[in-house]
Amino acid sequence: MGSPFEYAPAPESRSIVDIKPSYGLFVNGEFVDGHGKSFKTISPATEEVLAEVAEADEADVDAAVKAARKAYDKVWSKMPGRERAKYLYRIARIIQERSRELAVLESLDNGKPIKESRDVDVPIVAAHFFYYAGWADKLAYAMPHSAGRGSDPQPLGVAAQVIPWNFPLLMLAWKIAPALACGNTVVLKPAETTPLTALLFAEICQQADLPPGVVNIVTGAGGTGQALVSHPGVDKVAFTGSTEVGKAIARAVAGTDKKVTLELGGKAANIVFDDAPLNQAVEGIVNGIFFNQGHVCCAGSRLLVQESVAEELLAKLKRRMSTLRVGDPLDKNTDIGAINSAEQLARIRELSDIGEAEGAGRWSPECELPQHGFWFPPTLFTGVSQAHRIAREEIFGPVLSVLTFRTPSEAVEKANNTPYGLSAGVWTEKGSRILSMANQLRAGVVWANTFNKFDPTSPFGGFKESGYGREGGRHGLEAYLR
Ligand code: TAP
Repeated sequence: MGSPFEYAPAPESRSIVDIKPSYGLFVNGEFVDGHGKSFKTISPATEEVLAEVAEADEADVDAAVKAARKAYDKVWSKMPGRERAKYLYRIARIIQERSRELAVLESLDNGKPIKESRDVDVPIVAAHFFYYAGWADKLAYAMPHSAGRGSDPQPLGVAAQVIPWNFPLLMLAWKIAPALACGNTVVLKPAETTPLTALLFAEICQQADLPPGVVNIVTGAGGTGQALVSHPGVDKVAFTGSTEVGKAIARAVAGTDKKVTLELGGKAANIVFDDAPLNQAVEGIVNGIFFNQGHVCCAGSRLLVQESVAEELLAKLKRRMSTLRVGDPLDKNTDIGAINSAEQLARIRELSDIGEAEGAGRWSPECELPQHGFWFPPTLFTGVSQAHRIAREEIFGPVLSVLTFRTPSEAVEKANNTPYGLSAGVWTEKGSRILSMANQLRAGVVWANTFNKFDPTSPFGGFKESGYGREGGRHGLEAYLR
């Protein structure tokens, strides 16, 4: 590995977005000071402080839930679907208009490459609001069994939504767009390390003249999330994050009438058969594990390759990995940005060291890493066995564990040998094999000859410890309707 270097973030992109020195909470359509403390959000690429953000305490959460309840009772649940749709369309259009600001702010606060926030995250965020705007006046078709009773299905009420740091704006869109389309109001808590785009989204709600209290944003750490999900005024809890916190939330709401959806961790298998187009598969493997620094719940973090092509595929993969550029998230040529936090970097380092200690072969291309900030080179481990911790635990970083198999049934057995079941990839020329694998893999999403493809019309969610409920598509509406 090369020596660390200094880089100065591109000043011209930085000036696209106006970051305020401090931010309050967004409650009842206004930014208000919290009663609690505040915390700093930093750029993980430089460790510079971007802004000071209010940390909502129980009283702040209570005020936000009350504002959401009032907006639900008096305005939003009474508004016809076609009127709610107009607000969602307006929000979608403003997101498109302000897409550069949103992309730069996301890359600054999260560390992800600008070409991803600009070309993937923000366009899909806008697409989500457009898509769910279209459903708002057609809910009887979303739940045909309740349409027979002569009325539209009813919303649930106030939704508490808690999201992680890996796709801050996209996870917000996955949560807020369907909830609002169905007539619910929301209180959303972004992750502590990435609050800024949710606060810019709050400004967009103001710009769209969304009625006060329909969307409320409470920033803070785990304690704020805990206060929100356990608030008695909440009717629905939607959580995306780690399996550990998901289990704690399931326990916290047990015995209440709150409806819950959980989108949790993953350890996906990306399975390459000997008849696969190998060059195309290499692109899919790289996208599967190095997209968003591997901070992806459905990342293809276990490569299962058929023994007869393993050597050829690994040689091609290493050559491709050597071309990946790690560095400034605001540089349009960057492929791998910064790791989101010092804690996450420590976890990636720890698990990678364990992988080496347990006997797997570690390899990274020559690659210079910046001196400040949090960085990890693209890494692969060969000779990994199913017992290794790097084959079982979610690393949530740019680290690929390579295992081999001989027969399709061995591939299925290994792919399913995990407590998770969010996604999988299959690379083969044979259509019949794709269908047979998709039937046997215990994963919510199975991609064939591609990976990490997302679309608002398509439901997403897991089996086993990856959670329950679906987000996206018509299925995503069911989570917000009675
Ligand atoms: P978590 O540590 O679980 O945090 C997720 C959110 O929950 C954060 O906003 C967090 O606040 C909050 N939180 C923490 N403790 C809480 C509690 N006791 N009650 C209520 N809320 C609490 O996950 P993360 O590290 O941000 O994200 C990574 C994980 O998310 C990975 O496991 C990944 O697989 C998963 N993920 C899953 C999906 C889907 S769709 N299945 C998508 C993206 C990510 P703080 O940030 O302040 O701690």
